[in-house]
Order: sequence, then structure tokens, then C-alpha cells
Amino acid sequence: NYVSSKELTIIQAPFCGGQGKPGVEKGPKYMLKNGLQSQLGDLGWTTTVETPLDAAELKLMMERDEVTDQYKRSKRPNLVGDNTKKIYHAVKKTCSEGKFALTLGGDHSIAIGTVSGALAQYPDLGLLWIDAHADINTLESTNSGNLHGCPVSFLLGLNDDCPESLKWVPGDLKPEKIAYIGLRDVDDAEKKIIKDLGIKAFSMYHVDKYGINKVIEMALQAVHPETNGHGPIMCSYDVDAVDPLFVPATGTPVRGGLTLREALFLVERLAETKDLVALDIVECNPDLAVDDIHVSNTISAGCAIARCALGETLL
Ligand code: 6HN
Ligand code: MN
Ligand code: MN
Ligand code: MN
Repeated sequence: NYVSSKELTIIQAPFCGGQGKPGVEKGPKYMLKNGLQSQLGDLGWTTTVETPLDAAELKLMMERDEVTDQYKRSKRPNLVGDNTKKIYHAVKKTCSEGKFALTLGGDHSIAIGTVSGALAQYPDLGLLWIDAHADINTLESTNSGNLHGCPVSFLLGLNDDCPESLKWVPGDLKPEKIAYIGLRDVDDAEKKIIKDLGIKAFSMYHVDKYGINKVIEMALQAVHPETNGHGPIMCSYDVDAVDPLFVPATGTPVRGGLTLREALFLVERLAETKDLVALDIVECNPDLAVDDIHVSNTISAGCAIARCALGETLL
């Protein structure tokens, strides 16, 4: 039990600079408006909310940096570097106080900060990356230039040549300490990186073949092989891992994803291990919904993921 106090910090990360669709910065606000803080209170958690990023300031930065902020094929690396660094410090502080770090995105580039922050406190951290995508493109390999498709390459230290603003990233995550679950839209260059580094990746094929329970067991074993699957765990949860039937309001939806029950079972199981120290919930974009039902389905799925990860059970 790494987090014994039942104290947690909700870190709001209303950041959209890792991709091009405005609206994803509204995720934290919508999830909090949905009652997330009191829901977690009902589960016995004492929560505080931190806001390391300023949304209004960010909007100005997005406009200012549109043309000038580029490096190799990537868009807005300075904006991403500066803001993920603020998130890094917030998560690191939370973890160092023995509290659970729940970060609400924002796009997935924020995980450059969250995972680095958790890793600073837990050097043995195992990372579960729940996503339709592998997010492991490098500054060289990215086709879109969107840095939300690249956080894992920074965490692994694969971008030796990068702008000053991203040089703070320790990049010391070992490839054997990450496992993917839910993949179904992986770029060719990413497939090569995953193969070359021997990264454990469970795609939807594996979920169908083995079932979600077995896949989680294998993922935990993979990141903590010497201790029979036990050890500090962080989960970076991109809501597009879930099928768009259940989570429609997200920037890069891909059909054929996790059912809502598989998506929730995954985090229920992690809560059961008592080894979870940090969770990200990213890529909820209420502006991409075509109607109100899309918004509430997406936001309530995001909140349910948080609650289940933090101990909510069906019985
Ligand atoms: N996400 N592989 C694509 C890219 O642009 O590099 C998609 C990335 C999606 C990222 O959903 O967090
Ligand atoms: Mn994704
Ligand atoms: Mn344990
Ligand atoms: Mn992602």
C-alpha cells in the first residue's frame, strides 16, 4: 500500500497544445462539474484540487506560438515543454507527500509530466498505458506533428535532439517498465520502435484472445517480473481506449475498442492490487460531441474510470 493515507490530489491539466482540436482543455472542468470530487469523497478520499496551468494564459500562448513554435516535424514543442514541466512538479510533489496523483487532461502530451513526476518518487514504477494508440512517435517519426502522439518516446529518452524546453524530461523510463493495453491504431514507425525495444503491448486482439482479466495479469507481470506483478503502478488512461460507442467525444476515436465494462474492470482490478499510485484521465473533448448525450456519456465514463481506480466496487 504505497498510498496509505487515502489522500489524493486532483491535478487539473487543461492543456490542448499537444494536438490541434480545441476543447480538450475543458476535460478537467467538466469532470469536476460532474461531481468527481464529492464522488471520491464518498469513497473515503480526502481530496485537494491543484491547478498548475492557467487556461486563459494557455489560450494566448496557443495563438502566439502557432507559427513560430516548431521543431523538426513537431508542433508547439515549447508550449508542450513548458506546461508539462509545471505538471511534472505538481505530480512529483503529490507523490512525495505519499498522496495519490489523479491528473485530469487535457491531451495525452501531459503524460510527459505526470509519468516523469511519479517516476521521480517511485524509481521502480510500472506504467500501464491504456490507449487505442501507442503515442510513441519521435520528433522524427511523427506524421501529424502532434505531440500527444509522442509522450512515450520522451519518457523513454528517445529524442536526443530536442528543443531546450523539453530537455528537462529525465527520459529514464526503461522499456521493460511499460505495458500497453487496448492498442488498435499504431503507426508503422511506432510498430518498429515497439518491436525494436521489446515493449510489451496488448492490442485489442489480445483482449479478445485472452480476456481483459488475463491481459491485466500479464501486463502487471511484465512490468514487475521479479516481484510477481507487485510494485508501484501508474496508469495513464486515454479514454479513446474505450469504444467510441461509450466515449464518443474524443479527438482521435477508433472503432473496435474496450467495452465500458472492460474499461472499468481494468481499473477496478488495479484498485484491488493496492499498488496504484497515480492515474491520468486524458482526451475527453466535450466540444467534439454532436449532442448532449455524447457529452454526458464521455464525461461520466471518465469519472467512472477515476472512481473505479480509487476503490468503487459494484457490491
Ligand atoms: N492520442 N499516431 C497518431 C499521431 O498523430 O501520432 C495518433 C496519436 C493519438 C494520440 O490519442 O493520445
Ligand atoms: Mn489515443
Ligand atoms: Mn501489491
Ligand atoms: Mn493517447
